[in-house]
Amino acid sequence: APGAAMIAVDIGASSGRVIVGRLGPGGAGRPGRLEMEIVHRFPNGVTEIDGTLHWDARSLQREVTDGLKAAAAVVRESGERVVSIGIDTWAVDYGLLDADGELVGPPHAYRDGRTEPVIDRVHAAIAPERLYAIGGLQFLPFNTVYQLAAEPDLAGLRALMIPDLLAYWLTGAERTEETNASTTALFDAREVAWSAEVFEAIGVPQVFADLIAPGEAYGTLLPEVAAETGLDPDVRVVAVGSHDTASAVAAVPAEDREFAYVSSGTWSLVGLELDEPVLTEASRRANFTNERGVDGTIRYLQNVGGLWLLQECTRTWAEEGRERPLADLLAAAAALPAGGPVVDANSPEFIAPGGMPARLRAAVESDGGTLAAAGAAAASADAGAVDAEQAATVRCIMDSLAAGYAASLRQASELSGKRPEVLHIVGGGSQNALLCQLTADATGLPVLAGPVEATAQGNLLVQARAAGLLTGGLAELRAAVAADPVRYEPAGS
Ligand code: ADP
Ligand code: LRH
Repeated sequence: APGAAMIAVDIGASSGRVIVGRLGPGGAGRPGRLEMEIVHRFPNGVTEIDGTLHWDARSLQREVTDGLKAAAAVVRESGERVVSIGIDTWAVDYGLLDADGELVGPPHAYRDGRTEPVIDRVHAAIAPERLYAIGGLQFLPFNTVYQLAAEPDLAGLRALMIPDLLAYWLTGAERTEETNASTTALFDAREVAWSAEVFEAIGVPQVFADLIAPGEAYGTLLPEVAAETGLDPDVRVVAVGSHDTASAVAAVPAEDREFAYVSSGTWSLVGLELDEPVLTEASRRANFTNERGVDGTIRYLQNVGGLWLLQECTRTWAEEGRERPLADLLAAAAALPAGGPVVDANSPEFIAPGGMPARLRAAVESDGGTLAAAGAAAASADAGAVDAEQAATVRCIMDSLAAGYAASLRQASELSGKRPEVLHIVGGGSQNALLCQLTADATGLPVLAGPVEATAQGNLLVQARAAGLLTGGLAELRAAVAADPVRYEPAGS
């Protein structure tokens, strides 16, 4: 029989990729490991339309189609057969469909400030304590519950989370994948069902589709999608941990359960994997989330500001004609001494885009600290070199993230009673050696960095199990992760 290939579509807030995955040969009674081939990459980001932040969902749909075409060609060439497609993206956002199933405008992006005026109204209708008891989510101003409450009129409309929207365009099926539903605050974490109580309290119709669990199929490809991409119409679109963080943590290459993780991309998702949610008042006050993972696990974590802070600084510097390679910025930051200023990377003041270097400076100065001034003497005579302000700003971001991770992990451990012995960093940020070392130093834990594409791997692992290529629970899936982690020891250990 021809070899089985799977296709992962993984779209983060800053970039997307389409990957062909297969299981390599196993040896000595061991199952094989994933092998991956990136066949398409594309940038992603928010776009401003009339002062409001959106995602260009139609362009994402085109990128997915292009990626599937490229995947179909690769698989045809190798004589394999595509068994399934899985899709994951960032959480909390959704597209609205009208009665004809057409998308009503581009989806709002979670960094938009439109929820600000409705948060108090939602909390008056249902107390934060009650919301936490039902959904177990940390308060974030962009949780879906606030976004839906900010919609002017939902009459006659249906909503699909972003990965489900992309799956709908491939299959015609309308479903909501469970791990992502758990990020809406409209979901009952214990019942694993939509919460009628929350919808009723906020006076919003139940606009979301029925739930689907990772491993179940949305359906097969629409004939026109098969024709356009060159894939067989019987290829199944399988639900995976469609929340990217669920997929990323499913592919942490951990050997046992005593680990902490940072899923490091645009956001840093920092926490522990638990069997049961922690829904105590202390946990709510500390603003820890209980997100649903693959196989019903709980991701007990906090969103720490993440590499968004760096992405936004580099974007501003590029606009100012001061673009510098990431490697140079990080090397200049690494050359600075420890003990510089830190900001609270969790602070909501950093959520919106724009003017990030100035906002970081203001935050440092409001704490009585200083950052090297803009236009300060360049570290080198080379006009193309990283200047003193850039070096200090990047160092401040890295120190702040490392401090934020350490604080979040300390609290997660206190609140859950779990004591991690190792910290896995996965995602694009696992390539940042400065951040990995600072994190080891700040947490006192050995850091194991990689894989970079953990999210796509988690996506593929769930597909592989659905296709019968892998069996067992998360431990067995994790044993098939392709990883060669880089180890960082904490200073002084
Ligand atoms: P998302 O899924 O949120 O779009 P990724 O997991 O793709 O994010 O991670 C993107 C981040 O990874 C970038 O913002 C960048 O800071 C970091 N990154 C990517 N490549 C490198 C590299 N070669 N060295 C250090 N950091 C990197
Ligand atoms: C990371 C992520 C995170 C959510 C945020 C909206 O990409 O999915 O888990 O909190 O985006």
